[in-house]
Amino acid sequence: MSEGFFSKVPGRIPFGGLGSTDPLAFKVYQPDRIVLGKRMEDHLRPGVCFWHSFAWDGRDMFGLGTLDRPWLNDALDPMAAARQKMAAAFEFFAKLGTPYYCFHDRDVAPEGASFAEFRSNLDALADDALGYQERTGVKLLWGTANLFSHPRYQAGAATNPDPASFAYAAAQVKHMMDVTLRLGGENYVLWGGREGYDTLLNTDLKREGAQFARFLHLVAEHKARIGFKGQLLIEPKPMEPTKHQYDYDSATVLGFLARNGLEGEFRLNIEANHATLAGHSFHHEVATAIASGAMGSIDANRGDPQNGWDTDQFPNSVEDLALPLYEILRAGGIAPGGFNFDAKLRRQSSDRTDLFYAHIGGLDTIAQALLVAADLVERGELAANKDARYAGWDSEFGKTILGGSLSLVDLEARVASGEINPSPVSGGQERLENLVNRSIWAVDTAPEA
Ligand code: XUL
Ligand code: CO
Repeated sequence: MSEGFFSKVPGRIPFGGLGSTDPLAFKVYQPDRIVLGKRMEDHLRPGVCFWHSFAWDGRDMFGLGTLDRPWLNDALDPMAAARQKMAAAFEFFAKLGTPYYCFHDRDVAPEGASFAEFRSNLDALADDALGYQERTGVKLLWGTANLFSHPRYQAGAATNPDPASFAYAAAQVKHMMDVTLRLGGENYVLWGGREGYDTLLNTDLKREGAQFARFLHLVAEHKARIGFKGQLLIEPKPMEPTKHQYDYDSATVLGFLARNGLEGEFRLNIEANHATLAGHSFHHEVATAIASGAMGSIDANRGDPQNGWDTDQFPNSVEDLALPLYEILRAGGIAPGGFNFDAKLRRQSSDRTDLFYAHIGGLDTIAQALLVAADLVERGELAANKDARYAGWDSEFGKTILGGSLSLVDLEARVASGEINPSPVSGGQERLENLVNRSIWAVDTAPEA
């Protein structure tokens, strides 16, 4: 197992525990550890993304690739390079020991000279992927199509002023949905890469909204046609690469779906750094999705508080993740979604082994956050507090208001009679924050099971 692209990693990453000094051992993440009656791995369903980890060489707008990625060598034949990339990726997945991966069509298949060539490249590489999946047991969490890199999508895909771009995107999505089905993918993601605008001077918002809705209807129809049983997911993001993206945040997407008769067809793939770009917390985005019954999956990463762009760093804050995980546990879990590491190394983390350190740290952080969240669930104080706060709405009076039998006239009469007079109660925010911190501190020092 030590042969291959990651020969510095001798085999499967072991669990070492907090006492371990081995940088290539997990400190907290133990797939089989039982948390609230379920294996840690089954709670988290972690996945590795293809694009940042295997299809990017570290280049940015200021400089060349820095990462040691021999399979991205431009001198290689494109299909041979694609096969090396896939071999490297599955070697990595198997050594890391995570159960899932995710990819865009273009992450694995060379573009070729035509759509037909691209499709046959993708089909051949999907055959290879199926073989690797069978041999390693690694599964596809979700597939997606890249509708943003090629210049044909410079003005968007579904929302492009040119219907030919819409059609090309539709062809790509149709084929990638078929591939996702064939690989047993559990979800299909649509991130609206360039669905938005750079300037309103050249943008017809009404038309683009109608085009976008039509596109999503086509996707839902194709799902039914091919019998894909997975979830369709939309990934909100407010900006970047366009100045304004239509799928701004969870609430915007949910409103768009409801307005266009698409409610129930799509759920949300929430990305931590996209939440912060929208001026929200990750916790807010997760809670909003859950409140609408639309929580689908997570793209795990983080931004940098000093930067206003999508730095896609690996998660490393238990505090930031504990409350989103608490919401997810209370809502019954993340399945059939998971935690996809949509995260990339810093450009100077150029050794191949850095990819392991990054994922080990990310997994340990999410695992620790899960333990904190489970502690909060078990203690039950937050939930009891919230229930008590809204208890009035479970009373006869509250139910009557929500039931719709009282008009404004009725309510005015009851208030005017002096029968109703609210008495404000403390929201107790600091007391609740202390409860969260107590769980963070308590679990921090708890020995592993
Ligand atoms: C871009 C992003 C994408 C999607 C998949 O910010 O997050 O990688 O997750 O297209
Ligand atoms: Co993402």
